[in-house]
Amino acid sequence: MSQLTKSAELFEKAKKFIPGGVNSPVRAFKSVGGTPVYMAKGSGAYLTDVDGNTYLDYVGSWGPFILGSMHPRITAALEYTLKNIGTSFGTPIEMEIEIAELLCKIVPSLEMVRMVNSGTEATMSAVRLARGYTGRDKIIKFEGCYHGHGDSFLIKAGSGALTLGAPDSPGVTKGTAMDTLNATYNDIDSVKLLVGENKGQIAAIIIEPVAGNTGVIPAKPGFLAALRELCTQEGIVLIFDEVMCGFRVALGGAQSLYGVTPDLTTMGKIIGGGLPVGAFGGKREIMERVAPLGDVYQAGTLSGNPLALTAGLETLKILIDENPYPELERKAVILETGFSDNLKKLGLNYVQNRVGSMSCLFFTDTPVVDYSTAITADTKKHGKYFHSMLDQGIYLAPSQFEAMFISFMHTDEDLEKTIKANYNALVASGK
Ligand code: KE4
Repeated sequence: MSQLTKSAELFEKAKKFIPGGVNSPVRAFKSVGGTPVYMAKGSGAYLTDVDGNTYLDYVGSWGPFILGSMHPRITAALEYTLKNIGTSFGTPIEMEIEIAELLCKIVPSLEMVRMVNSGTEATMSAVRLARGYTGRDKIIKFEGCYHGHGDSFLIKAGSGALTLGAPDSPGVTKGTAMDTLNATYNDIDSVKLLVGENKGQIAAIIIEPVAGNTGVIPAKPGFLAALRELCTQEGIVLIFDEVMCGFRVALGGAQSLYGVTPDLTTMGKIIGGGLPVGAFGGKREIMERVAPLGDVYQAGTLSGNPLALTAGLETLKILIDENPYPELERKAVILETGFSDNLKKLGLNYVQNRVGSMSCLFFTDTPVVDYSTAITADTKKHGKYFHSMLDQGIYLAPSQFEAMFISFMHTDEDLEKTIKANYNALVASGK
């Protein structure tokens, strides 16, 4: 049992000054219960908390740490920048060109790209751009998908909104909500129905091509291609939100894995290498509408700052140099197989969804293909499972509706330890 004395003390103090004691709701352990663990240090695949407990980290700061935290090449590059360049100038810098050119080389849909500071900024900007480019107001998203906390997206949203049972947030105006339509993931007919009912009014369809905020839900074969065809036919901007799956499921993201090219792509997490970075980009004729070249305004004080770009650029260079994807796939298969062996031994039929090194164990025996099947999961059992894993030194996302991420730094020995812990935690979660 991990002693969480200091974490508990800090959490009580935090609640005096920070809403819910956290700077992002999903960290608050609301759906799993108990006290959030205050981490003091991250290194590779490991985290150490303020009470000195160490954990194998399968959250990876919610996705960025595909290479583990504090990668030596990234920390060395950051040290160089701190000592020899600076943190921010608010002027153009050469690194902005380097990362833009590299992203356009790596990601099939990118002809131009704009750097921002978070995934939310990327998705907000991409939707505004699609509206400006098409002159249309409405967007279609998918129930359970999460695209950050921009007003247009907090309607039937996933991630923390779903975890807290607040998929529709107060504070979002009726006008905004009216312009956001929700379709069913993996159901092209639900999309066609909305498009038909709103002919000529849909600016964009935004989708996580691998849904990672309702747990992990892969797109069914043909679904993304059907979306592509529909958007081309209707003059709708297709936006792939690859903030989470970008550079995770393949170097070129889900669009390169599945061979479907969107009009715009939003990015984040991994391209920040652990620092705040987001980006949006796509077809030149659309991106040329972005100010100051075009008339769709978008801006950011710290967009493209040298410190964050240093971490992002070094991360991308390592991914290109070392191509970790085959090894990540091998490791992910070991974990998935170990978990399914455990489930069989215990006579449990829980569902595992996985794409590359992002996966989710759902506490339901219903195949999870969309929001309504995802929420059949037993979140109470998941909560017990989560705490048993935590007590065994395995740090998972404190929510059934999040992803588990393997990093390049997880060793086979780490995976074996995790598989053993999984067996014990499944027993603890009750049949
Ligand atoms: P940020 O604004 O949190 O950097 O990115 C928003 C976002 C956009 N699109 C996708 C597909 C995302 O997954 C996210 C953020 N992901 C969540 C984790 N599921 C962030 C964790 C949190 O909210 O603390």
